[in-house]
Amino acid sequence: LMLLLSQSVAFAQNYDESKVPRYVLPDVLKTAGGKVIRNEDKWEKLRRPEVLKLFENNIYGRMPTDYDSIRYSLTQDDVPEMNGKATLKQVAVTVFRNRQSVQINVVLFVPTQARKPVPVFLLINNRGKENTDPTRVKKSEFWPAEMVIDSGFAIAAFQVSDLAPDNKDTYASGVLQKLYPEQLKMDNGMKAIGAWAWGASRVMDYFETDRDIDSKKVIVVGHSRGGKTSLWAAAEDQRFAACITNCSGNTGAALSRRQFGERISRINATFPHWFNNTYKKYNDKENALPVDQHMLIALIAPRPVYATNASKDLWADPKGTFLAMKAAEPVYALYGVRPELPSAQPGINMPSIGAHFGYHNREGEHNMTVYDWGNFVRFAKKFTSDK
Ligand code: GTR
Repeated sequence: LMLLLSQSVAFAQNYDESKVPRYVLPDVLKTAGGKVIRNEDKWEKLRRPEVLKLFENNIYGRMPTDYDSIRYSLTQDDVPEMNGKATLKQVAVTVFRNRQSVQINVVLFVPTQARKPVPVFLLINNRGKENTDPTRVKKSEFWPAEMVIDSGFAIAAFQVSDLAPDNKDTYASGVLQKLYPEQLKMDNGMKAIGAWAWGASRVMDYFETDRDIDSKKVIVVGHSRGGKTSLWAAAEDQRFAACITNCSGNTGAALSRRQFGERISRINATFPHWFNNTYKKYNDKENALPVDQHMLIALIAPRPVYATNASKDLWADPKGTFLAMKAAEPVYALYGVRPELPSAQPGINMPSIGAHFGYHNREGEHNMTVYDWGNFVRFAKKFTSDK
């Protein structure tokens, strides 16, 4: 019976475009008080803070920024790797608050030849250490360090498990219980995804001290649950120069109101430890949300965002992801950014890469591959190279 029940839940997900309900997206350019935003100044002073708060309170939780101190210790420094093409650093970032601490372990490869400081891709790694092997004995398409180094960029990663285990029973055992236990008592307190994004900002703190790294050109990258996190990290922390959100789907870059593939009720049931308590109110009530995910992308404006999908990953709603990117354009327009994406979703394996918006739908499964990374590099070259 349990099996039947869980199957019927799975089959209840809609994959039929003709069954997408009619919906109206919340107007990203209208304040709660009904004011229409017409320029970047009003966006930044009035509407942006309001939208950020709506995401904090209803979805991802508050993002604490206070801590007592932070320490960086290089357990490995300037170790030649990749036949001399790169040097390896391993950094332990330790953050202290109320005499408790949390340690984030960062792996960082810096291209030897490139002019310093260099731009860096920072992966929020939700797929285990073997994908980011500092010894390079194990290589993975998920974090193709050699290819990125050959392209002249630095590449870094940290493990989400250093911040919060990805588990509904133990997620609180990291940052939450140790540094910010008060968050656990709040309905708008952060949970695992908030904690992972918080960790990305602490790695950013480190980058600001590393002279090899151009901290004004840090591109935060995540896949799937990590891609939900990279969006939230870039929305909360404007020091990130750009965001890559790979197959991030529901509560990532896809519009919730389309109710296509994974839905809020489903994500909250399977992963109750990702989003705040308040978000559970919106199970099967997408239209009651004061935001939709185009507004999360808009929070990153005018910084570049690249979203991807995979053709067989309907669960993550490729079309809804493209539409969310398009619906964020009006906020970029306030900064004088013209639409760069075509009006209709590009075909499979037809990347559309501008200086602010990148999108592609790769043929294949839910994953992050060297095809995806190759396009991220092409995208990053558009806004990191000095003209
Ligand atoms: C799925 C989840 C998605 C996505 C994915 C992943 O089970 O439903 O929202 O996060 O996991 O992280 O690979």
